Amino acid sequence: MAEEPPSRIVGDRYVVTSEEREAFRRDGYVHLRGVLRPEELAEVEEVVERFITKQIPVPGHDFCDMAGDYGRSHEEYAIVNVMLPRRYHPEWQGNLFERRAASIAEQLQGPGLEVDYDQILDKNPGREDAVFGWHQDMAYWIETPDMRTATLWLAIDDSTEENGCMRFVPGSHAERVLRPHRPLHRDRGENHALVTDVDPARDEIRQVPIARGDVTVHDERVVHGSGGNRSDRRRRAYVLAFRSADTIAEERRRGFTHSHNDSAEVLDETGIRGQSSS
Ligand SMILES: O=C(O)CCC(=O)C(=O)O
Repeated sequence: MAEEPPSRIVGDRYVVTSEEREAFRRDGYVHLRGVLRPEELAEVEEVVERFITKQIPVPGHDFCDMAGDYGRSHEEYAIVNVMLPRRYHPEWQGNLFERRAASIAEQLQGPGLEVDYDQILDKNPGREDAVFGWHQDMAYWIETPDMRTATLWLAIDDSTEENGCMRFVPGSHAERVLRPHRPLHRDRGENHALVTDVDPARDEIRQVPIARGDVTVHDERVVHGSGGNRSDRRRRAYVLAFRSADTIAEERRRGFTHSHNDSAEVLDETGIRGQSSS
């Protein structure tokens, strides 16, 4: 009889293999399978749904459409975006996914990382415009001496090319300078999002479909985004980003919290690192 492969889950911990660590270093992202068991995922999904249906209230632009402008009404959203669910529902802090994610972040990036921010994303079905533009996360963030990042993207639904799975430009995290970014809309007062260009003739584009309960982890410089939702199913994800305790302290000192309600001055000071000249 074939021997069962050893479980990757050991209590709160998920064991990352040396091949996966190497893939993260090489590509700037990695796909980890089966990080949450079905019953564990169901608990996360329950809270995610309470946010999306507004049973847990979220103020201002922290509940918005990631593809449209801030003026859009909820019914018209293409990508429902909830920033900082842990802030608005503190009981959620320290949950099982968070603990397991912390073990993954440590194995990929070493000790001393903490949760910097979290985010829920829900692409509505049949929305070709539910495109998450190409970007590098670092374009949004301040520079600090310790830039280590592990951003975990947990699939609440099976995430496929049809419903707009994550896509990456592998190796782009090693580029010497950030690519030029520009606001998705006219200015960031209309929508927080920044975008950059990807050239299919030069850049390898890798679609990364993953199953419910799987995770992708990416670093702060890899170029990534996702396509529209051509399917009749939603594409929900819960994102948890880990950065060094010193970096987080410096961000907070400068008033940068990853909230879309952060002041315009803070966004001007910290935002658009790879500023486009156009
Ligand atoms: O959910 C997506 O399609 C994109 C998410 C993303 O860019 C991120 O988590 O950094």
